[in-house]
Amino acid sequence: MDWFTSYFLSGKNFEQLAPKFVPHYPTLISKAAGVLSQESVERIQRVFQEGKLKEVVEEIQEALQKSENAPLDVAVVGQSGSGKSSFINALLGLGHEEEGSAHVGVVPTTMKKTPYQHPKYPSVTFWDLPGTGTPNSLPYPCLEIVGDDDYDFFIIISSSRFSSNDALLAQKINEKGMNFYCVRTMVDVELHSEEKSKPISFKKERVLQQIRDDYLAILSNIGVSNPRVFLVSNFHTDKFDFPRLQETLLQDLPVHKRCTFVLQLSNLSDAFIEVKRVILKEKIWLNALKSAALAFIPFMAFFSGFDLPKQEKCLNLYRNYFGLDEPSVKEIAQKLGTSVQEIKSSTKSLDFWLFVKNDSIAAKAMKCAESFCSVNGGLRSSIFQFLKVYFLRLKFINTVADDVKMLLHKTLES
Ligand SMILES: Nc1nc2c(ncn2[C@@H]2O[C@H](COP(=O)(O)OP(=O)(O)OP(=O)(O)O)[C@@H](O)[C@H]2O)c(=O)[nH]1
Ligand SMILES: [Mg+2]
Repeated sequence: MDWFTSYFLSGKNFEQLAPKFVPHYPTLISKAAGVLSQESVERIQRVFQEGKLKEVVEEIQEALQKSENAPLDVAVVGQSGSGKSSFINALLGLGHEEEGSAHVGVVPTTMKKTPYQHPKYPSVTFWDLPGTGTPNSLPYPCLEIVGDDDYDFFIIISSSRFSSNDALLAQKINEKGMNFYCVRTMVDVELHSEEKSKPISFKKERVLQQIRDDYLAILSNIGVSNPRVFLVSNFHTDKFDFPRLQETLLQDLPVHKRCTFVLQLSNLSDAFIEVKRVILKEKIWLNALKSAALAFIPFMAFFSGFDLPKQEKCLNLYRNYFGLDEPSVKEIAQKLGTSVQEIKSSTKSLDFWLFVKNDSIAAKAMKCAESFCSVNGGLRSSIFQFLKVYFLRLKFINTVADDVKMLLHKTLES
């Protein structure tokens, strides 16, 4: 347990502790994401200082709730056939033929604005907008596409040179002061053609840089001050700029939307798995701090008890966040050409009872509880139960994250 919560739980001087909250918080979160906004962190420190523990609880509770239910709406726009629907499927982690995927085709396919909800996180919606540039496209695509809808950001997709329609879209979105990112799809095809046509002088990095520079020059010519350009292949989401695009989106989002975005990310790399691990650990920490504050508010329930079905549900939720739920395990087994049973025996997080039988968690909780309760004797048993849940949940997250990393490496190797 971190020293801040330990100090708090031991019932020592809150006023002395308060000024340490603002500098302590950033040490607990990843560089990419945290659940509390700067204002929230400062408010918590202030009410702490004033001894208003009920307000500390309320502030944390509100931040956690906001981060859990924040809607995220992303508009995907661009020329017809540029790969918009394929890009949405790549973000959703769905194959083109899977249920719930966006329709993809070799002829103009998306004719009207269509929302695609994330299969696991329904608050995340990708809006597939009709393509520009065909005889049947909208007469004033920019006005109608950019419209008045409240999107969190736009993604302008193109599969070849940045067109005048793309430039117009970029300009309109820019004028509205909204965030947008330019994504060049099908770089796999472009590289293949370049290599075929210039087998002697072909250099992958040089081709990619040329494309990037061309986009940056056009965007800066039309007055975009901080153009963000990403080169991707919708068939290889672990390659090119796809991971960097997701990292950038995450960092640009407002704090309360980051958690939603992180959890819906597929396990593309160790870095994403780590961001998920840290954000989930932060949520455990915030819940612990909230409970610690409750322990010192008269007549407030500090801890509702250690409940096995609740813990099992929690482990399943973490497995879901990390893509280790039953259907995903089946898919991984298929990819690796092995059986679900084989996957289960090579991982540690798929057997709840193994965690519960692990005596080291209870021993750790007991040791900690004894040291806290040297001051506050009355709470000994509930503090012990509370710490057991705290350490158990940390163990859940670390084990699931380690398992998923191991499986990711195996999949990449295969
Ligand atoms: N090789 C390759 N093919 C791609 C990529 N992205 C899309 N495609 C293919 O390009 C074609 C068009 O893709 P769609 O996703 O339907 O394009 P769209 O922009 O949604 O098209 P409309 O709905 O008609 O506007 C399909 O045959 C896709 O399989 C990519 O990154 N690489
Ligand atoms: Mg489409």
